Amino acid sequence: MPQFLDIAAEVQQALRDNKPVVALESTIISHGMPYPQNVATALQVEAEVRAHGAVPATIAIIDGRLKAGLSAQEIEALGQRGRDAIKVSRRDIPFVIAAKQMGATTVASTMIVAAMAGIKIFATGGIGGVHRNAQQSFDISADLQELSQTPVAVVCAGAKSILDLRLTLEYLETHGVPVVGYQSDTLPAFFTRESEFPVDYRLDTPLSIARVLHAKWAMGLKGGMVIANPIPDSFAMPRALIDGAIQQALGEATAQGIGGKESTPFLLARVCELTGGDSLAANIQLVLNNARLAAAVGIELNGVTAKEFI
Ligand code: PSU
Ligand code: MN
Repeated sequence: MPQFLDIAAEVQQALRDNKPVVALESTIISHGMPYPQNVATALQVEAEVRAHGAVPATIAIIDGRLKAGLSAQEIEALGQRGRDAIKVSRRDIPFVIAAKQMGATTVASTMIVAAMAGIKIFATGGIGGVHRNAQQSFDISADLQELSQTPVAVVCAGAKSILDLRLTLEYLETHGVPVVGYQSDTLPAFFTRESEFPVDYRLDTPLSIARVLHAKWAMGLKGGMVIANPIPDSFAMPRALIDGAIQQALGEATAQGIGGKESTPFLLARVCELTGGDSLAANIQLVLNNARLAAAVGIELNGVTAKEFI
């Protein structure tokens, strides 16, 4: 086991027994949702992964140790600390380790730790991306670069339109990251099932996704994949309402000079406040939906891998 990483006993056992494991991130807990719903959701997502036949591994940094698999107490501590927790992307990892601090991992750093642990599938809400006006700000999430180099498939509900979805897709294309629409022809926009931007490939079953992942990795192509899973219809939100809140949040961010790693957490929190409980309920449901698909893909991937190597 790598020197800096602790893998929870349940996760170790699952990896040894070749049972599917689904990685879960922790910035969504600390920075993506308010307390205490963040903690309740994190525990519910773990339960959903288990109920669908896989083992959850929530990833974070605790007292300077990389963790694949957290205790309920550790999840509670991260949730309580909220936006005061250190948001850790790739560049931040060694500093938080050296200072023996607690850190919440983004999509990028969760992928890194998942890959170290040998976990192939990761479920979250939304990935980071190219921000609107990135032509001026250069604000492009490190999540996108990570997807081009680390072999973990990320199941998400697309990306929030706080981002420029068109430029996000262009950037992913440049870096060779495939974007799959699960039963969808377009990139879902997180709170809504569709956007005007077509995905590269539409796949309709977990098995078809697993076959592509196996082919990619078995031939040694590096990097991950975005599996975009639209929010369930009954929880999707009216587009005008969400667009209005996003416009207002973006305006406030510009007025207040918010930038760098603060940008995404600020926008997430403002959109959540401006749309009240509805957007939080939608957010929770889409994460659960992604946990179910990730578990199903994990199960199929183990099956495909076993068959093709025999
Ligand atoms: N988008 C969401 N919810 C989130 C995030 C993004 O809808 O919780 C979090 C994820 O952890 C993601 C991070 O990896 O924000 C991206 O931050 P940045 O743009 O600073 O890379
Ligand atoms: Mn950024």
